[in-house]
Amino acid sequence: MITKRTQVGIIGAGPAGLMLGRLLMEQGISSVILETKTRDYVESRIRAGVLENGTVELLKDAKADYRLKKEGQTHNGLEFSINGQRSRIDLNHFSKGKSVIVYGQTEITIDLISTHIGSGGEIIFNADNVLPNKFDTSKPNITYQHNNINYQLDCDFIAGCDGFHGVSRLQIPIKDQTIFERKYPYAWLGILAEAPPPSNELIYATHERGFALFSMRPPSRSRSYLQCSPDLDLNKWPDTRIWDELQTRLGSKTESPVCEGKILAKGVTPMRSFVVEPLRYGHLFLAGDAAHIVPPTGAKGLNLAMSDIQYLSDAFLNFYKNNSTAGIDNYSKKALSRIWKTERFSWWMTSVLHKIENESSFDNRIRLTELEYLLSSEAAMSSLAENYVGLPF
Ligand code: RFL
Ligand code: PHB
Repeated sequence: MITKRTQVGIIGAGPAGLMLGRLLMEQGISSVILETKTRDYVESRIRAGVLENGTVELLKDAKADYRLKKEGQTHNGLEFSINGQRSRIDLNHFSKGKSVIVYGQTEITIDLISTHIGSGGEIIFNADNVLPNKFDTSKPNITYQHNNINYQLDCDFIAGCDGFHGVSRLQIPIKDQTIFERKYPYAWLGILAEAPPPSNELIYATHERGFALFSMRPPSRSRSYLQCSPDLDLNKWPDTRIWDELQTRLGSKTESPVCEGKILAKGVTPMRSFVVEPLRYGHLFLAGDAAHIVPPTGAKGLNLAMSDIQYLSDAFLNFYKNNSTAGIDNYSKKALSRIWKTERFSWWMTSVLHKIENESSFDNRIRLTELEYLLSSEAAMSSLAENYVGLPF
């Protein structure tokens, strides 16, 4: 067994773990990031695409915004399509000058990894059997194997940034966790295609046949999603069927039809809302998807991971620079307050835009009326815009 030492041991090299490592390093705090997958795998995962201003600011602090500045697209508005009828919400107007940036999570991951390694940061990919230990004491450690050698990483704190299926949350005794969960009876079939999107802004569409979303990956690709059954068989969805369904849900009489092109990736994402409380157990801190999941309809998963990391890195900074435990003591409460507001918004966007099987005529009318109200009320549009561009970090 080889023993190593760092100040903060980070489990997981997704956006949360990478951002934490970067911010700590910029403040002179050491960390080691342990990741179970290969670098290639991590750098090719396709996920979120819409960034709030707080996320963009953090990428700047992490010195990982050099490509984002050139390639990110500013979006000042978004569209809703209700049974083929399209309306725009001016995010900029209704959020007092704010906007969102469209730039893929894949690119963010690539940029964070290259900046971190380029500045001498340590990320161990392909780490096996990663396990946080003794975090109920002030001398925790993480054990792992790499290239068949056993290691023990001693640290002051452990950050569990290992996503929903990670190991960190599972090590906290069940009796000390409170779990809040909702599963939705639908999923998203997502595609990335070599084809321009139907509009230069995102379109959230609801239709008698279900939800669809038209997004993009700058400079030239479209990223689109269809509400589907969680057990959808991808073999029964050849490309032509996907394109036809996207066109139908956007509306056949629409001003800008769906452009077809080569489909580069296809996948099915289940939908769930999930929160564990608290986010701290002794010297182990959970952040990002390890602690909470939102359904992707509000484009919040990645952004929420980033606000957790801002609070957590500030807390560690306060500990190391000011010898104060106030930040780490308050981390869970502070992060959960923003998490629950974002859970609410993501649940609302999801519920109002998706059609459930056997939806009653009453529920259908209420849902459509909610959308009609949204698109005709300045107060409702302001509320949507405030949440969509992101509540303050
Ligand atoms: P991540 O990105 O899941 O990263 C966790 C990392 O931990 C590693 N890991 C381990 N490492 C060491 N030891 C272990 N035992 C480990 N177990 C796991 C994993 O390999 C991984 O590298 O979590 P993080 O950093 O908290 O970031 C959160 C975001 O990735 C996430 O919220 C969003 O991507 C959610 N999400 C989406 N959000 C959106 O806002 N819009 C989207 O369109 C969108 N699409 C998605 C998504 C999440 C998906 N998942 C989780 C399956 C599509 C998918 C498919
Ligand atoms: C995406 O571009 O992948 C995306 C955009 C908005 C969402 C979800 C996903 O709400």
